[in-house]
Amino acid sequence: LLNITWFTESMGAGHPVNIEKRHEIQVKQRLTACTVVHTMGAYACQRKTPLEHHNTIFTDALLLLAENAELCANEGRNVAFKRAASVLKALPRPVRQMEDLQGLPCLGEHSQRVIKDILEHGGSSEVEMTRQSEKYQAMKALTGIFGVGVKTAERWYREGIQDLADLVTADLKLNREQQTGVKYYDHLNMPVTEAEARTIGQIVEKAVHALLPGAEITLTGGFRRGKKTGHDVDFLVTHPEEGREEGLLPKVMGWLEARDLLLYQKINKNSYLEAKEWPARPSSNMDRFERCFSVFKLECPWAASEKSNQSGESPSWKAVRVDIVVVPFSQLAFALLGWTGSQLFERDLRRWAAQEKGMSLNSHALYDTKRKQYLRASSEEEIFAHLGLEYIPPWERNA
Ligand code: DCT
Ligand code: MG
Repeated sequence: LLNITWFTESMGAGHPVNIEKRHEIQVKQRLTACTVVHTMGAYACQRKTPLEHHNTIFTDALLLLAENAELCANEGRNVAFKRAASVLKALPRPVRQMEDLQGLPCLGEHSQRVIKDILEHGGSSEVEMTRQSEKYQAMKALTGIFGVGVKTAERWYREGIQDLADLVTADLKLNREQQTGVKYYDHLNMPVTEAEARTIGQIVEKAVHALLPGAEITLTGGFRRGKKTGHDVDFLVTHPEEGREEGLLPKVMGWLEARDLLLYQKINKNSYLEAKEWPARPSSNMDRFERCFSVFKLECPWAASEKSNQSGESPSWKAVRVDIVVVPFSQLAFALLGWTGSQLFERDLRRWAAQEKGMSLNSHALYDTKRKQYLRASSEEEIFAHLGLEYIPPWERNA
């Protein structure tokens, strides 16, 4: 576009332009307009990815194939489709022809075939076949149960269990988490709204402040990126005087329990000890904060009354998945960055750090493996600067 402007202006009105020259300009204009060659970083953390974008018809298709790959425990394929979708999310305009993809990273042959199918036929037969397939539907239904991962779902599927009804009939031995998942299946599969997330935030804040005045609570995960709904609500809790947060979580959960606000809780202890971490890095990307997986019983004034509940209609409350993570203040910026997501954005931040900078990043710290030292940060901006990346605000991390 810049080129077009330059040509037209340099040949400004009043200039005697001969026919040949005019033709040359027109050809150059057409070439410039058609070949938009993109320059886009291959890492999701190098680009701004808004929540709303122009290519949902393609990204929905690619993400379904990614989900199916995940359900088949095919990590490589899962990430490849997710990366392709993520690149299209970052485009400033809709893809209208295959040429629009020129110069874009992460678009493998398979993803391009899917995009081509959609451009030519309005849809992808592979995506439709996958969507209709018995295994995809069964695995989606079974992993949709809180506490059920791909491995368990796969085992059950091989035993002929395809949905919640089959599972209940089979009368298998379920752990406490899975029992909760079965009991509140409908609720937990309903999206959590932003209003519900904020209400839960107020409850958590009340509990935390009753037990530790001065503690700070931050809503993270998808809601911090501006999502209007989510599958759960994620909170970080810290205190500016490091050490004061120790032992807080069991007390908070007890406070909530005593007020009949919980349907399930499981606390994992903090197992992070900096001195023991690097260079013997943790093998998993899971962080080791003190953390509680819980299911809240959220009173919904807008839902049916208690009376209708007794008559067997929907209850006046909703079961909502909530994660509460307690963070030592000196690790807060790293935890915030790690817990805001998206999942792919986080993955690429860690990959960028390792492959391009010789650094190791997780939700606790950033370590420079060449200089053998920790790089401290008290804000997300400082971490981006350490990594040599332009700062990207949470609402543009929807990769
Ligand atoms: N996370 C990560 N790697 C994972 C899973 C999660 O880095 N494998 C981080 C990024 C997001 C954050 O943890 C919270 O996880 P989720 O709640 O699963 O993600 P979300 O973006 O909040 O999605 P949703 O809106 O569905 O809750
Ligand atoms: Mg979440």
